[in-house]
Amino acid sequence: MGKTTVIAIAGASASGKSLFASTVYQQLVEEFGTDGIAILAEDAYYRDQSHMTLEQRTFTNYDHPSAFEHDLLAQHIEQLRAGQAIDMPQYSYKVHTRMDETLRVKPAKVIMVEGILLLSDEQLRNAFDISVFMDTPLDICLLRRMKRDLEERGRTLSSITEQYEQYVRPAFFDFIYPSKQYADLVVTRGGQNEIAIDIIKTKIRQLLAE
Ligand code: UZR
Ligand code: MG
Repeated sequence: MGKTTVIAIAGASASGKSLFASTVYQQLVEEFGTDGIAILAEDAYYRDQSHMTLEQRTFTNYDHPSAFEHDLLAQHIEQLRAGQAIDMPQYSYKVHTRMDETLRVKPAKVIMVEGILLLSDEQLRNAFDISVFMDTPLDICLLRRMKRDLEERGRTLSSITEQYEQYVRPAFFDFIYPSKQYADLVVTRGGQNEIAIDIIKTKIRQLLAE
């Protein structure tokens, strides 16, 4: 396999990163297959907490860089670049730890990685060829996050607001927003920005045609 291009999609929690990345991925994997494009999620690299009790796991700050095994993610990106398949961990938001199963990801010409703190880590920044930042207004992110965490992640309104004030909002200003300076492209309105999706798709198609 020839050269690999790694594209990072970063931004606040519920800014539309996963939707943006999966929209691009779904459309291109149909055209080019899994040899063409692969997708990795930073969330899958939350640390294994199976040695902790469920009670202890609820005290983890999941918005701090130390919650992630970024070294393993960087290593997996290197392996994919070297043409080797990886076993991506799988994470459960319900029990806040890694699951036993892993997901095999094969090397591909273009690899997209999406996650909140990708651009806050220097080692990871060096692993990316193109970096995109979802600059969705924070109030929109909060509304989406409340809806998602209520509907999909089994939370209560009070647990969402507590987590938001204690961890999510501070992390945005301490780590996420400052990392915008490292992006090559800044996207407004996240996963609903069809022009931005089209521009990234065009760039990836060009890379895949090389
Ligand atoms: P996205 N998160 C949890 O709520 N529980 C976990 O076990 C692991 C992560 C949340 C985390 C972060 N925050 O804001 C969010 N908190 O997942 C990142 N509090 O995921 O980028 O999809 O929003
Ligand atoms: Mg997401």
